[in-house]
Amino acid sequence: MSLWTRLRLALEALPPQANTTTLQAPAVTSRYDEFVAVHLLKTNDVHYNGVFFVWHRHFLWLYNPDLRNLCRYTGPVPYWDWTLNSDDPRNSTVFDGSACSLRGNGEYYPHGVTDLSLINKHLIVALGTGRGCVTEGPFAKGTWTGHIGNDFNITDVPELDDFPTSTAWDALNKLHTAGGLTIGSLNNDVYASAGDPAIWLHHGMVDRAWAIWQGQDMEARRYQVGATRTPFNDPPSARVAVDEFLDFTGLAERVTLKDVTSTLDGPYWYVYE
Ligand SMILES: [Cu+2]
Repeated sequence: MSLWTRLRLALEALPPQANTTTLQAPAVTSRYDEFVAVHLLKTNDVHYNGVFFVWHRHFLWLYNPDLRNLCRYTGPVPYWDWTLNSDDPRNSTVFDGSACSLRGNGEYYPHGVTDLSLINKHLIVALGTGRGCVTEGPFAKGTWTGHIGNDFNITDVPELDDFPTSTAWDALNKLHTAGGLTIGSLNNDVYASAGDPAIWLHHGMVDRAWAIWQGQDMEARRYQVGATRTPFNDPPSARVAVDEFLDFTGLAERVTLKDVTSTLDGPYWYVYE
């Protein structure tokens, strides 16, 4: 089992740390649940819109102080590099079922296509190859109470081609969506997706791709968040402003967008390899 996975399990074992009344989620029973609850509560405000990348950058960053302070982790933050095994992600070291992976594919469980609601859009996700219990890796059946495995299906999200314009924001957002739907199962549900520990590895890569794109022309791209306030710009709304507040529902202090757009400024100071 990888050290990172061990730490993820440790957070599941820790009691909630935030004020659950503030979190509006009194049913949470662990520190990890708090992250899942905040992501769920904020889903309609922070996906497929202009705060998507920056809100998730900060959300990811909030997870890491926990690993360092509560779990005394001192190593680097891993990410799932989609580019290495994009033709068959089951061969990725993240998902190959080996001892240091997150898990293998789920057992095949007979199911139809997934008719998915993405906030205000519908999407049909083709049949995957798993969906059943996790049988390999640290979350395998018998060692963990959540058993929904991957449902791998390489996804190119053609139904989302009606983004407002063809921009870098669109391209990055499609990579995010394609990666999540390729994993399938819980990741098919944008609201509940933080319940799958794969989200941290997937979103690490989303953030890395955004940081690489920003770094190619930081002066021009630092504040190019690329979209409006409403998901899919439906109904049409104004583009997000640099002084927009990002809210984390009691998990952490609000921050302004302009303070968290660079990985080498504000609270962060990190680089990706
Ligand atoms: Cu999200």
